[in-house]
Amino acid sequence: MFKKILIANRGEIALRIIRTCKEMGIKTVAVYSVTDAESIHVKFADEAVCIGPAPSSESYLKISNIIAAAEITNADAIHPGYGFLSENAKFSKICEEHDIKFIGASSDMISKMGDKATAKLTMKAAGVPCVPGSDGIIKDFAECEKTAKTTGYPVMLKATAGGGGKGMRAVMDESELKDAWDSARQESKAAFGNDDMYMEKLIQEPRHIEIQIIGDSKGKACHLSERDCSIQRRHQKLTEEVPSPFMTDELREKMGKAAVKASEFIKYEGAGTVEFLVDKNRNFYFMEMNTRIQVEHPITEQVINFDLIREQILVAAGVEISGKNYYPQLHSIECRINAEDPFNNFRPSPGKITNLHLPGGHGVRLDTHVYAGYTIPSNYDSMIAKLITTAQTREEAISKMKRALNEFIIEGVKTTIPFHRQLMNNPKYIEGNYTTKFMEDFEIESN
Ligand code: MV4
Repeated sequence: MFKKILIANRGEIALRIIRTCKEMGIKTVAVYSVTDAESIHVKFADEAVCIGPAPSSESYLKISNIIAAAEITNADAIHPGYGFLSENAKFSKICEEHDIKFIGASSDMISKMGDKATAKLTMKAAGVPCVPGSDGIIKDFAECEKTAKTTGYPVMLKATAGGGGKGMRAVMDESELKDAWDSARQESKAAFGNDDMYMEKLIQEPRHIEIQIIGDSKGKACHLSERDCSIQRRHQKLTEEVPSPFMTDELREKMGKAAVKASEFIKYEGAGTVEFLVDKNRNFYFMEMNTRIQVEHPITEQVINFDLIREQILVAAGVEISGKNYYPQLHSIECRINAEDPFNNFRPSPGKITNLHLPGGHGVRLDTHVYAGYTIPSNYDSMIAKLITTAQTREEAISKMKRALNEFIIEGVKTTIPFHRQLMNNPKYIEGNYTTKFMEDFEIESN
């Protein structure tokens, strides 16, 4: 087992990882930027190393500084958390070259899944259902026109380097194709330095349902059921839940099998997530694979009574899994609390927290790094807390969430708490009748 893990991240996830390391008797090293000197993750780790100034590019993304921090502290593994370097193939490779275990995917795996057209071809070869469309990259506009005709409109153009909706265009008919092709390529080139495109049939009003998997060093995998992440705004998730209100035992079995097949086909090692689009007839299609621990992992932990960070560390250390799958025993919901103003287009609201009261009580979990007097810097992601409620039923989990949201007081900055209060009272949400289009129709009422 590892003696010392360096956590190459900040905020709630750094704290989350430190907690599990402590429980496992593993020493921890925090890294931090100058603006994060007063952060909780710095105080709770056994050691801490400053790795640069506030901008991520000069600190949390600065590979040389992080490797140097691991070397001077003698860390034998690095946990990257989510975001930052968690899906950086180069970083994974450099860790390997320095004999530091990267608690995440191998460099090759990150590259293969990071290129969306390659990932899709790989999944198709594994026998995982994929959306009909082009066979990989489309070489020119002539081929684009031909593929759109054979696929049948409406279609979706997607950037192979994409993700988060960048370089993606829905095309309703032939008249829109040329503009979509040009603008999607331009956007992708500017964002990723790559303008390779592929095409799919457009799935109308899909749900985003993902399956959590774990693979071990022997190539064996299991699944830990789904998370419904359909409630998103501009490709940012706002809330997630398990079980999905749309799930059936039969669909879970099929999607779980497909995700395990995907994982075993590529001999995936570690915790991963296979994302699917699910249409109204409960057909499901591979969308993307995430080779990291995700923000929303706690809801899975709550319903199967399992510590996913601990499992990540164990499989990274070579421990084999049993291969049995896990099914939800409870219902869990997460609300992402961001320092954003929901009444002002979710505009970021960094600054000092002048007064704070945290919710608690039965069935309430709060993953956060904030405290009264803490200043939320403007340099990083605006998520400041994850409020998670767990109960026997969905109705009870919603009741607990409403109660916890009402107890939650954050003064000094604007937060998304008022949005979540309205969401928990929304009839469509309460019915569980929502798709990825939900937020397009949602109108926040001024308080
Ligand atoms: C799609 C789709 C409909 N049809 N693909 C959005 C992000 C990127 N990872 C894939 N996305 C989509 N791909 C086909 N063939 C609709 C979306 C989509 C979406 C997916 C999941 C969650 C929210 C979304 C919001 C808009 C569009």
